[in-house]
Amino acid sequence: MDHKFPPLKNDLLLRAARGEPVERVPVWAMRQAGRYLPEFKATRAEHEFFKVCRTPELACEVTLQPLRRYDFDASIIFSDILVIPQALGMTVEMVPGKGPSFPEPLVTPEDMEKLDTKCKVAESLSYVYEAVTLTRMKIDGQCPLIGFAGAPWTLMSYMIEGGGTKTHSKAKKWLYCYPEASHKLLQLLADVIVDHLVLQICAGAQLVQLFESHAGILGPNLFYKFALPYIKYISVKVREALTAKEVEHVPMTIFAKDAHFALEELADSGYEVISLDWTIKPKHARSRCGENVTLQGNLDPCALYASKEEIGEFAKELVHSFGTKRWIANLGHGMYPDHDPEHLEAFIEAIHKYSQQPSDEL
Ligand code: 1CP
Repeated sequence: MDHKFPPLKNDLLLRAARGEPVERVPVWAMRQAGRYLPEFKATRAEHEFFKVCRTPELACEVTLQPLRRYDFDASIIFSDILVIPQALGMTVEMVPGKGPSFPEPLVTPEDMEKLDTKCKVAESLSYVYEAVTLTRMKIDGQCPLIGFAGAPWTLMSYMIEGGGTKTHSKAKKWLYCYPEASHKLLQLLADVIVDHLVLQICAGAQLVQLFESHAGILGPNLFYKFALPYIKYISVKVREALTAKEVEHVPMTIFAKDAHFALEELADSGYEVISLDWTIKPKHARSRCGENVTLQGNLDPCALYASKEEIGEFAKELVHSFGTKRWIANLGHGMYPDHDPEHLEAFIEAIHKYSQQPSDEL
């Protein structure tokens, strides 16, 4: 890597991810750069969603916005999981008030012929890597920068459903009716995701998180067959690629939402950090995941609607349940657009307060 980045002043996130001692628990929030912030809404009022993603200066600005307000221990690059289907040649629009929409989703396996399977990720998603490098410079070592990608099943489900859905029945139908084509699509996505994560790391990302947001809808049988093997493949291949390029390995996080049934397997899938949704009890997760992984999470995002005093109590309970070792405080899913920014601040402050370690115990 040729970039000369400013020295990192706060490495709590990276130490927690590697299982090293920390003087206080690191905290950040999924979707921290986003719709609940007035300054984000102001940027979005001027620029279309994917224009922000594709313009490194705008993506950098939006990534830095939450860091100006809050004492966060991590930042996450502003982008979206759906840039990969775009790189494969699909059109994705962000419809105001509705979310992502694919005007021409995949309907049958023959539609896969329309995908640009030879896509050169380094070129088609170069704007993401430029945004990562620019942001890493501008953060000036305040905290680490996280890169990310959607996991294969979650991307496949968007590409077939064409947008939000409760049942994911069109995408699940593929798994039952066209298992071979499904594996072909998942493998194609897995290879693109590996390239995308490696390129973000080479551009300056200091940890990468894989979002399998639609894991829960699969249930154990389909998850073990169509999601877990690719989640594992990605951790193995990212490591191999970094070794081949002589680039230092960075910690990896897997967030498989609602996949409680697979906690043991996820803990054994090559990721340093397992990110938990809010429906899992911290102690239960720890006993099932063992001591060799870091846990991340898992306040119910809706808990931020409670009073600041109650949020302080929730944070205290989380510190009590997770303990201060091998834990990264976070929500169990992303921020919602109607969250009060001050309530997120109350959460961050309470985590810092209750997780502070006496220096002689480190
Ligand atoms: O108009 C807007 O501004 C739309 C809001 C928005 C934002 C802020 C979308 C549309 N994407 C993003 C950014 C984003 N998306 C980030 C970077 C910012 C950050 O985390 O701070 C990340 C990591 C994502 C990841 C993402 N996009 C996921 C996985 C995480 C999760 O929420 O489960 C998913 C499923 C998407 C798809 C997506 N993009 C946007 C929407 C509205 C959706 C559908 C899911 C949803 O309703 O949130």
